[in-house]
Amino acid sequence: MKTVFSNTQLAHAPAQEISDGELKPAVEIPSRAEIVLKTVRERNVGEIVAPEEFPVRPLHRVHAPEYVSFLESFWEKWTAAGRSREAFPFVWPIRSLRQDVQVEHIDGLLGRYSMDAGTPLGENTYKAARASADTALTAARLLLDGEKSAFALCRPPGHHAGYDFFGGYCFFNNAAVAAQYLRDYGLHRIAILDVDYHHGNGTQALFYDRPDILFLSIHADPKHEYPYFLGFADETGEHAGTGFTRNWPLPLGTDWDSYTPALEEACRWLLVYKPEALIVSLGMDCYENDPISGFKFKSEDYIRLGQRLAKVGVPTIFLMEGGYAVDALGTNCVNVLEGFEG
Ligand code: OKP
Ligand code: ZN
Repeated sequence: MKTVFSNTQLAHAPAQEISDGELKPAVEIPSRAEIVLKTVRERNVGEIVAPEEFPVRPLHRVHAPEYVSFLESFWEKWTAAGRSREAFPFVWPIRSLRQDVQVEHIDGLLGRYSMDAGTPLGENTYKAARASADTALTAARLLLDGEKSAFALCRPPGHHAGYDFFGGYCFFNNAAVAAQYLRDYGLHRIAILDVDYHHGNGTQALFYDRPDILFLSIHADPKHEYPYFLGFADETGEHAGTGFTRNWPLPLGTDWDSYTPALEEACRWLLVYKPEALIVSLGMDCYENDPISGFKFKSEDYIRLGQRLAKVGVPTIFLMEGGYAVDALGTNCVNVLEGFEG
């Protein structure tokens, strides 16, 4: 299958992140994409193509235009305020604070448009995030043009980003943008299966009331893991979307054998739903040596994951999300792609 990737995605290169009460070396770093790209080449997954440059319109189908503009103009405002290091939000309009303030201060804007303090914003974040979304959109385009599968080597990732907020290392919701694009260009039923270790809160929220985009997610129980405030089993959709969201929160320590029942159930939902396209939000952070995660997948399990998804028999795009054990990331990712191709 083809891989879509652009070097522009490497320009978002955060140095540090706030985590565990410390400034620590960032984990969502350019070498993640580089090792995957290298492994795609070495193992001859297929042609590597640059993304098309899409206009902002497909982003506006999913994200608030004011949020997109905020990201676009952020660095200019940040530096105009005399700051030169990468930015972290630290104040949010939560319960009891006013929601209707027209924020102007850059620190207010950062809180207005974010969900956490763990996601650094830098000089090139916007252009890298745009390139990452273009990568997802190009993979969607390949599917519309008749490919049976494609791999969007997205970075930064997307599944935590919502209608008007960034967080969890994510800025534009690549999977959601691709899903909406497929809808806008003629497909009727899209399924998103999110196998990243963390719940895809942004994707879920964007489509929570819609029956045309099924959202299935298998992840660490938010009772014990980020994002803490979404991803529980009783979240199944609302209004017209009732029944079109499913969550499988699993305990810390989950390995392939204890993961399989959830995966089988998710695949059963896919068979019932009969999507015209499947988008896999492909995080590799269920891996046993992931530095920020608590599942126990072995590298071989990623082959099994790809094999199982192939059996669903639907045109599929894989979009990279998380996975922070950089040394094994290329192997684990390409294992899925090879498992899928058989
Ligand atoms: C993004 B994706 C670790 C803090 C980690 C954020 C995790 C974001 C994961 N001490 N906080 O879903 O892989
Ligand atoms: Zn993750």
